[in-house]
Amino acid sequence: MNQVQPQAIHRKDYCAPDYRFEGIALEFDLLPEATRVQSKLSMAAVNPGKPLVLDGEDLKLLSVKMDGRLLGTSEYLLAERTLTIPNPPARFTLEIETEVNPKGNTQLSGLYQSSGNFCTQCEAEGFRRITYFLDRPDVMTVYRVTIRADRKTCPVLLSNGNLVEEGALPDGRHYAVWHDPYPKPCYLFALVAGNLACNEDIFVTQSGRQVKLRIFTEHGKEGRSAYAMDALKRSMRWDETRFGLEYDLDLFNIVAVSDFNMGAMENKSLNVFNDRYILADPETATDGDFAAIEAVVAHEYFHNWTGNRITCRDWFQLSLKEGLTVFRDQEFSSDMRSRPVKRIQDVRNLRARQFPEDAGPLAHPIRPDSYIAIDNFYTATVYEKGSEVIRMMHTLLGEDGFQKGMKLYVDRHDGEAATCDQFVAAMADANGADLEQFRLWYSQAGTPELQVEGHYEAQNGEYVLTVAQHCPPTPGQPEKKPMHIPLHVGLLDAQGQDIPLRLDKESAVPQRNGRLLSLTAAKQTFRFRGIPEPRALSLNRGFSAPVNIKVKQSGVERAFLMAHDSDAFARWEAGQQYATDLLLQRIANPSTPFDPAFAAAVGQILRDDALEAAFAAEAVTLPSEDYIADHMAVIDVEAIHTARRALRRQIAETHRDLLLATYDQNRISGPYSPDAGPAGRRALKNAALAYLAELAAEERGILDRIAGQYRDADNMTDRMAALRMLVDLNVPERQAALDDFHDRFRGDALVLDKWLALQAISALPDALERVKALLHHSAFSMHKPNKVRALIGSFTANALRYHAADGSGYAFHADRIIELDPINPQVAARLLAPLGRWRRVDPGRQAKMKAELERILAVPKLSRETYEIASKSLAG
Ligand code: B3K
Ligand code: ZN
Repeated sequence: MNQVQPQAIHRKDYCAPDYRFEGIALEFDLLPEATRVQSKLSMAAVNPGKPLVLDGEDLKLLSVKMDGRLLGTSEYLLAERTLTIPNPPARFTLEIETEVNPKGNTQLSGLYQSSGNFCTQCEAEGFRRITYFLDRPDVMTVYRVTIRADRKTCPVLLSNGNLVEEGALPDGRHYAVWHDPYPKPCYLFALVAGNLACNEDIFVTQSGRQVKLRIFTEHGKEGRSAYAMDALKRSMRWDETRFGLEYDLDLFNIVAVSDFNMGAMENKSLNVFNDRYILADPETATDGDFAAIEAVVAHEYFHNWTGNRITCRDWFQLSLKEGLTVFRDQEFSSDMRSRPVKRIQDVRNLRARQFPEDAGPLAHPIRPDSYIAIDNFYTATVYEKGSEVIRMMHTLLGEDGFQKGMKLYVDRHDGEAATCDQFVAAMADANGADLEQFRLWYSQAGTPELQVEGHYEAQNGEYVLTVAQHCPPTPGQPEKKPMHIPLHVGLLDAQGQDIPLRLDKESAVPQRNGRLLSLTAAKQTFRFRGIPEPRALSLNRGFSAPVNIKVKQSGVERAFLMAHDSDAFARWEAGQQYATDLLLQRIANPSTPFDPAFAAAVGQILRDDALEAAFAAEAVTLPSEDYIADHMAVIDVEAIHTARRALRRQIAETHRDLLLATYDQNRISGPYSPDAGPAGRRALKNAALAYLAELAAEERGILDRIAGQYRDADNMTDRMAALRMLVDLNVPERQAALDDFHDRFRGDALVLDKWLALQAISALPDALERVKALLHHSAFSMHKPNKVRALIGSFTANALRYHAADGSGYAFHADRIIELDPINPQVAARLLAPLGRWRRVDPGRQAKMKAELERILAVPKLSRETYEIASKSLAG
């Protein structure tokens, strides 16, 4: 165990700051190993007489001056993580000089170097690694930033806001002065200095202001930022038309860097991006990459209002900006692409990443009550479940009501640091709505479970629907209250048409596409009147609430919904649940044959020309191995893999010719376009080929097709899809293609990440050996988060091999965490979560996983980040 256990911070302890900043002037003298930072603060006490306690971390303090007078060391208190001035006057200026080492900053938080360029990452608590400051989001002030650097290595000097001055200095150096007129918290501060290429464009806002847009990349890569630029312009227009929100400065800069802890960062007017979310062209990026770029560019841009103009009072409110901004980027992508397909993909992602979090030892409400390291709370719960909570308010209030609420929220809180409660209050007040019970979504963790029973009473023509809700216990929350859950349901008649649903006491004309029920009690019964005999019950249409549903439905009913439900999401969902039932039965009893009606329903989807290709691709894709695992009391990775492969094989055998035809019909000739239409056709074509790959071992022609697609592809989507199939096949073509891929893209770090990841997720038994060997490959580096995620992160997601019975996967994982923690604790902690799933496996594996967690906890000087995840994973 750690000698001193890191302390938790609690939401209930929030106190407003004792000091206000009336401006900050920062001066940077950039040198790779010894950068000087001067910070001049105009301070005013809110509560005079209180000590001023500034945050700081890994800083070399050079001097402190108050009102121009140098302070002696007895006039302040320097501790490991704070600088305290015991008794300052009510108003004063403070000048602090510190030195930092950007080149040695492997944590990539604060000021660091990436490929020789200087850049910053301050959210959540990186600013304190640059200078002493009140590093908390409710301290907002106006920044003036002077950057001095070598002109040759750093021709580009950027910070937030407007460039107000620039010029030459002696010794080959130069300077730039930036001023940001909008008060902001320090986590939104940014600085970039380096030798960068630039792609420039103009956007004219709805009120006619010209905004200069620039995307900076490494030299030679500027051509690959065209799609990101296009996505940025579309985001800016969309925010004006859908939300009435216009950009507020004359300049918007994006810088792409290759060393970055997460996806991107919304610093005011100077977004810094992981280059994987900027750089794309058909040869090197997949359709999925293009879609992700569009979403992340939009997300960061949307933060300008939801995050920057209105920020968070404290980090417990993180979902205020993240949940809302994810909702906004999801809506943007839905408006740009296919709404149902986007919804399906978002739900898949929620189930893959957030539901396990909610069901495990790290479960927390979207507004957490405590944390040790806030960087551990940039989670799928805060982001994706946070977005679902916003979406439920949108569903309850409708688009107009929601936009009224948004307007009131902006009117009330523009320029402020706000809370989740204030957001909900704005939504409620603008609509005269009662959202009191709804607020429980902010405080209760766990995925609610709905037990649903429906039956038809022929004698009085009524359909009776009973819904019981229950939220499983989570750490620190043994009991939950019933929540306000919007549940969209439908009933289908024998022709597959929606039956109008009228509740017992209602006389109004019922809605046509089912209806939205408001669940508020532990158990409720709804009686629909005047109902002809229904064929199928459609539940949680559009995934109106992030819940798990337990309902007895026959395969016949599910196949009927797959074929007819008017709600595309529910149609997809019926197939997923049908397949899940079959797979769980097969796992429980391996001699159970699969009901051929499922394969028949898949065939019907493949034959239905009226369906959007992207939807069909989603509808024929089986639930993931992890999703099946989430439905088992004790996970058996081999049984899951075997059963799922068997079902895939049955589908492939049943529909061999249809799959071949689907493949051929969805080939696209002509130039590549990343748009949703052609991307959907590629997805369907590749889904068909992936089924056929089940037959590749005995059918030479299929293997040739896969190898041929790999070889002849004119875009990365098709090339990767074929390679993905090959890495699971034990054939000579596999290694040949992997070698070819490596040689073809040897100079391209982002593409080699794909190569690393594919080998790490291979189902073949040698996956771990390969991963171990790849640790020594030049394409890998423990100092580069993208590489770590590609190789090690992907391996931990390879359930079949990660959970090897001998514990080799767990030991490898823990070794890497221990190696990475001193280099980059944020990334190490994030990578650790899979070990926390130990409760879900058999006792033998449990013991091995726990032993690895204990081994990690025994490491001296473990970071707070890794300590928090490891200790909670063991205890939870
Ligand atoms: N706000 C940043 C995330 C910062 C993560 C800090 N560990 C990116 C985003 O959500 O847009
Ligand atoms: Zn965000």
